[in-house]
Amino acid sequence: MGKNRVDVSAYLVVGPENTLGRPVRDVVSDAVRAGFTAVQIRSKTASARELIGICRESAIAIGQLGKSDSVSLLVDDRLDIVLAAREEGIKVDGIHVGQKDIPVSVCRKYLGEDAVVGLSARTFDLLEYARGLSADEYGMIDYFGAGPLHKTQSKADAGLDLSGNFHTRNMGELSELARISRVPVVVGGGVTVDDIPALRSTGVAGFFVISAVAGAENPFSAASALVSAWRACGCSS
Ligand code: TZP
Ligand code: MG
Repeated sequence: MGKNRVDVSAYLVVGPENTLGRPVRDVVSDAVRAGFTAVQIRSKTASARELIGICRESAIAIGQLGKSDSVSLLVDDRLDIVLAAREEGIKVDGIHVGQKDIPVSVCRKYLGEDAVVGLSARTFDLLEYARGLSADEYGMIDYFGAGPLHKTQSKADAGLDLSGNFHTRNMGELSELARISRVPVVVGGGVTVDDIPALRSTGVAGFFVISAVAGAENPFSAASALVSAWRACGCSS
């Protein structure tokens, strides 16, 4: 079973293409100051050197807020970037991969037992997939990303199945996923503050967003509103 070393309750995904020209580190800093608990650096356009630089600046920003031990800094897809950043002494805590990316077993092998390894759950048969994973497979991951809750421009193919049909998640499915998954589940895809009460009531461990924070006019206020909504739900955890 995953070791639950990561708090995915308020999870920012961000890259230079999402910030309306603002430095990624500033958006990361705003989100973490507002109470976000995990950050994933994700870019489909940045070069390796740029990504390493963003990791460095983001790790410094998190460190300046005194949150290096509580807020996880992860990288989407790029095992090479995590390894290179670590080689340069940058505190990157792990990786998030999808179903078509480097296998989690390989990530775990290269990053070690203490790294955080997150996996996007399969979209089209989510519940069967979560039920069918073996204990060994669960043992290699720390959380599931699931979605999309809504159609989103940030990831045009999110929710497309093998036949090109589009699926979004409903709250019933998410409640069932939260119940059967052996690792925490974090949900994203078009999430806004209005979705938080219903999402929270499903029992999932958290939400992830790109646009609601990185695309906001004021990322700090937007992040604060999301965190308050999550905390305000009246649930016990
Ligand atoms: N994976 C599934 S949806 C998504 C990712 C990375 C994008 C979420 O971005 P936004 O802007 O919060 O919809
Ligand atoms: Mg991927």
